[in-house]
Amino acid sequence: MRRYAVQGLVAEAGRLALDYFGRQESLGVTMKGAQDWLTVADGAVEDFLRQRLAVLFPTDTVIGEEGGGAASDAVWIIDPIDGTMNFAHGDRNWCISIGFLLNRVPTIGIVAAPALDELYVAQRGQGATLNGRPIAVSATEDLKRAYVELGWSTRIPFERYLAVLQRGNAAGCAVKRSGSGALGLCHVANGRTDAYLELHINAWDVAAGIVIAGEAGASINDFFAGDGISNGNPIVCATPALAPRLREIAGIS
Ligand code: LIP
Repeated sequence: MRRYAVQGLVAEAGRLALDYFGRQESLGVTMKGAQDWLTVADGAVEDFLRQRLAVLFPTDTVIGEEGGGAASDAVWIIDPIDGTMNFAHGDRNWCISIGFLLNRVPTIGIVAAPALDELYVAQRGQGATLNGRPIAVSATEDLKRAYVELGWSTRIPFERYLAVLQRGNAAGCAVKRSGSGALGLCHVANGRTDAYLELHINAWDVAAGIVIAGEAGASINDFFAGDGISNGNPIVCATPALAPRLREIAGIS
């Protein structure tokens, strides 16, 4: 059973990542671009996961943030450290994200936040859990009570980000950014926030969170439409009552 085998694998990867996190002076931080952070932990965790997945599921393919890869009808999509900027600054808000698509359908999602002692797991049709306990989205229906995370990167012109922030604020939302898209989707799933929006995000950031938030009752746009798996797409993940209005605010159909 893929899900249970990979849960154990993610626990080992979490211990590896925590060991690096505890040695901030030896992270070998570099920049892939403006505000696009990389540490030696990103590569080490992805290499570890790739090696073990190849043994466990030799006919599956893997796509990873650092090593790339090819899609197939059975593909694992990995972000070895999501929230790398946080990781590099000693901020605990980072995670390991592994999603699995079977015949192009998001089927398994596992997000481990070892510095927060949190493990999110979901499988299509079987619900979502945090540390083994069922989770569900909030019941928020009023934008003037909505707590929304708006992801940001230099992949999108700042003016477009600012326009969404202004429309959201004008509609009454409280808006934040935490720096990990994968955890942002998990926080919608357990009701800590009411929505996660981002004008462009990559498949490795969201492949797991889409399953987790979807199984927890969130409304999510069809992120994998078109070439989302290879080039990314926008994402709107929200409580069902807020989703239509937040899609308008984000300008995402
Ligand atoms: C992060 C994404 C997040 C985005 C950050 C960054 P990384 O991924 O998960 O959604 O807003 O700018 O891209 O680089 O930490 O793996």
